[in-house]
Amino acid sequence: MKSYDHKRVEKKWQTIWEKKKADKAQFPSKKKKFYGLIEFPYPSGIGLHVGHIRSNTAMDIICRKRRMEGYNVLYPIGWDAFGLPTENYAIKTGIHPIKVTKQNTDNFRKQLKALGFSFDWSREINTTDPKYYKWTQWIFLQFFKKGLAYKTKTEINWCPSCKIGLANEEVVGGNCERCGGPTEKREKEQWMLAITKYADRLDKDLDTVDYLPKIKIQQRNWIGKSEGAEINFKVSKTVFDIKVFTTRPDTIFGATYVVLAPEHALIEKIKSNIKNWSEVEEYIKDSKKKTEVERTAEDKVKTGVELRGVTAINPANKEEIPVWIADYVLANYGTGAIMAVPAHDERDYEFAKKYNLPINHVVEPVFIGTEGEAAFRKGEEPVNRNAVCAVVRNPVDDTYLCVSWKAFKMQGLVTGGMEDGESIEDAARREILEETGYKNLKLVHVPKIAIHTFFYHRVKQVNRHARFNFVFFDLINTERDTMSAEDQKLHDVLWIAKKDLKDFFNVFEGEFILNLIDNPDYIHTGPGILHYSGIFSGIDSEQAKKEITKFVGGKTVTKYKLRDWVFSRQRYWGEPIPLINCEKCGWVPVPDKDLPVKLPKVTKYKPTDTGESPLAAMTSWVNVKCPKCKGKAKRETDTMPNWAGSSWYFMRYADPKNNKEFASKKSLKYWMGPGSDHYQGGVNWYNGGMEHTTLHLLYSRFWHKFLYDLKLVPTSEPYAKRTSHGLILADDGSKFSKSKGNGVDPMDIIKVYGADTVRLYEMFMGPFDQAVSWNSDGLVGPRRFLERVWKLAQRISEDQKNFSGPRVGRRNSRSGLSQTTQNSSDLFQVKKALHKTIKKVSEDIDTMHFNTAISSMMMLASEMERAAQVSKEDYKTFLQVLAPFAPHIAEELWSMLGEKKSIHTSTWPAWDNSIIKDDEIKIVIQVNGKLRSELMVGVDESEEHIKNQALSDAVVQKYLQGKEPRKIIYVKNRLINVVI
Ligand code: ANZ
Ligand code: ZN
Repeated sequence: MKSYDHKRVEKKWQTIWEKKKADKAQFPSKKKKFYGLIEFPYPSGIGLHVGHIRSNTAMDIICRKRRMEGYNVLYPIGWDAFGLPTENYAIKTGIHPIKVTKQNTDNFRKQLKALGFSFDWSREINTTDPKYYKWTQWIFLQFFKKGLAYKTKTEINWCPSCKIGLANEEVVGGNCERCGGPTEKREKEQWMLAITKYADRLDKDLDTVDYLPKIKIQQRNWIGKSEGAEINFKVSKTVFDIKVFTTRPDTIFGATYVVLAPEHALIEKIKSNIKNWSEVEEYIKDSKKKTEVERTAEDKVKTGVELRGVTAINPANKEEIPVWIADYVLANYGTGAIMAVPAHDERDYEFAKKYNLPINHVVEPVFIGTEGEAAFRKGEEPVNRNAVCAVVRNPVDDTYLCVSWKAFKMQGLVTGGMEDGESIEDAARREILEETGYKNLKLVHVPKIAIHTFFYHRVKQVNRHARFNFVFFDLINTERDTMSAEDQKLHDVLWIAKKDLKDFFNVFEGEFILNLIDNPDYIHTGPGILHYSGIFSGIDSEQAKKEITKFVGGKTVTKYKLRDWVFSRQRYWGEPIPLINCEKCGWVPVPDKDLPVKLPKVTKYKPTDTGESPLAAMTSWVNVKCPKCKGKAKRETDTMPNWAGSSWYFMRYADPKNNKEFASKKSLKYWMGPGSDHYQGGVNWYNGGMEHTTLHLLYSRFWHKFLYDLKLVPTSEPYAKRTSHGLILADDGSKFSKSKGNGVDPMDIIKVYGADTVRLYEMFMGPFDQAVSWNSDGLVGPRRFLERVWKLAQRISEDQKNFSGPRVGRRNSRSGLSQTTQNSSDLFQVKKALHKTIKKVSEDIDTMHFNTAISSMMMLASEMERAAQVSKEDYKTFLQVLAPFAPHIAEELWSMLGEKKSIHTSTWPAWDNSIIKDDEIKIVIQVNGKLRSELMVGVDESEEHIKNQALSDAVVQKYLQGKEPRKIIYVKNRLINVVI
């Protein structure tokens, strides 16, 4: 037999598979289908990246397994080929992007084929192909016709070096995502897509799909649904209102100032009232230079300027409050204005502290006793009390005065009820004296915050709702009155060091007290009971939200962080936006029969200095007749953003050659329609990068939902399941990139090791969902494994069903067994390992635990090597589970064993649970009913044998101390109890 020559084997099978169209998805078909999808690559000039191989191999393994399970599989591939690198290359070299794209896709195709991915190449698509982008343009026109594509002047992020408008998400830390240079703001007329109209469904429908939880969370955060209220604050002595957006209308009695975004339109209107205009103007100018990210960064020091001469009226308590501008308030979220409640919002608190603005607590935290005897008795009307809690510090040694109640094991501070007419301070002094005898105290601070506790009072034996006020004292000296005998009996008085308070407190409000000691202002951002809130005082804050909104004439609203999608670029290499501007008719769609609007040939690809697309300079292309009135008109010269073509490509794969529709309903119904079981429909499984969670994934869901509303696709969600792979990092842990010189050319390593080894290595290098570092040394292991699998085949002789060969490994040392029993025991061991592996690999593929699937196959190979005999059938089954991972070598060995049909069309093996059942079990050993030791024995081992083993156990011997046990109880296959 020849040695393993990956070059020969891989070339041979790739040629055969291609000729046979082995991986072609069948349509029409009566078979059940599986649609597996990966993000189609951008064919850059650099070529395939090791990261592509990781994700493509994973889905290839899944698809190959599905084929063996009897599915008609669609695993398609194409090119997301519009984009800047190609365009920039064209600008530099003058070579037409079409030509560059062709070179790059040819190269990518060759590389992907060399890896043996089972793509259906007959469905290859290319977003820059006019036959494809005809439908991208057509879908855009449907948006336009429904009023969801509109042109508007917006402030956009502008990259002066790329000369391109960027979407918010393309600006990273104030810099252009593409070139890394600083960006600025510019006003520009842009086409927009109204994705916000779908925000609610994009959020809600996540409940219906099987995405990884972290993907759902990222999408939800990006959409940023927020329920709140819009409330008007009158600007004193003017006709204007400031409309604020708040999620906490319940806190309005604590609103002590109003803040406008520096861009707020009102500022200009009340300019004449503002006494410090030049200062205000300066601040507005400065804030223009900052990005949103910078403005809202949590660690950023808050800045702002008061509009002197301007005040507003808090509609809840009619108080006159100052108006500020500050850049932590964003212009394009909510209403661009807020009511500031520094007692209950961290940002407002920070701002108020800095500028000395009042902090009024209106929501008081609630603590409810839930455990033991102090548990609040629900349904039993509580007795309400005003109470005090005294925080007494001894400044000499930083200890705190505590009490420990003997009868109830309750440990806390000095507390007690307040009597009518008594001040907080007086009540506290009285309680301290009564409970501890200390009397020389200096008042330090009375925090404005109070808390509510609900508990069962064990001393007074009543269900209690207490509102606790706090007082901070410093001890002046240790002089003390004697406590009453009764008090002494009830509790101990202790001084506890600050660091030990945490362990000492066992009252449920203990943690709050600790926080209060550290920050006497204590900002409470959660719900609670309202106070200082007029007729709403005493009410639960959550319940009060609606009522208060009504009370102040506000309106309940839902806001989203998501913004409409800037859908035009002033660039060449993108889909032309198929609209014509007529002096008389306005914007008119290009008629369907004239689609696609092809990109004209230009001589220069560079955007013009005015920022217009290079298409704008092509007067012969720009000037057209209006399709409606035949009058003078001009084409739109903006092109679509990169994300356009990828927003619907998965539908095109269902019917990639269709000239009449973007895809026929019949093909979409088969490949993406809902199924008979609980399958909701859509692509069955879509794997992609986390970096695409918020943009591509959201955009394509939006397009799909829109087409669903037009009844053009069968489901409202495009993807039933979405998973994600971890990045491959360079060996130094940095991001992998060729330009950094730490790149590995996949083609080089395929040459040396073979595609099967590279595939295995990338699946073996670590958990699939986590980032891993590339290490070329790691390729040796998988390569050796494949060589071992190859050698195993050598041990099959033509006329024998079983392997023969020298015995190696551990079972050789066993003596006293005849050769035949050894062989049958080996056969069983191998069979057992095999069935365990089938189970492991089957389950691991479906949960993307590829690395552990491979480990299990490696162990199986070792087991086979050790055995004297391995049946041909077992070996073939091994090849079958290996086939999705290493398709070439598996196919070659399979055919060498005489199989005429492809291993990839064979039936995925099933495992037999009775074979893999563990034959050893754990028996628990008890002595007098207490767990003392354990024992490993064979299943159904005789009772006598187990008793003897248990009695000779070292731990049991210790308890027996040489005596005989009184009784031994045995529960079969579970435990043995030695009674002494
Ligand atoms: C008063 C208030 C009191 C607030 C309180 C919070 C806590 P989310 O949940 O992210 O939607 N806000 C509103 N518009 C803003 C803007 N344009 N720029 C910056 N902040 C803005 O946040 C909503 C909350 O963020 C709103 O509720 C508002 O502050 C602030 F104890 O109003 B809140
Ligand atoms: Zn017209």
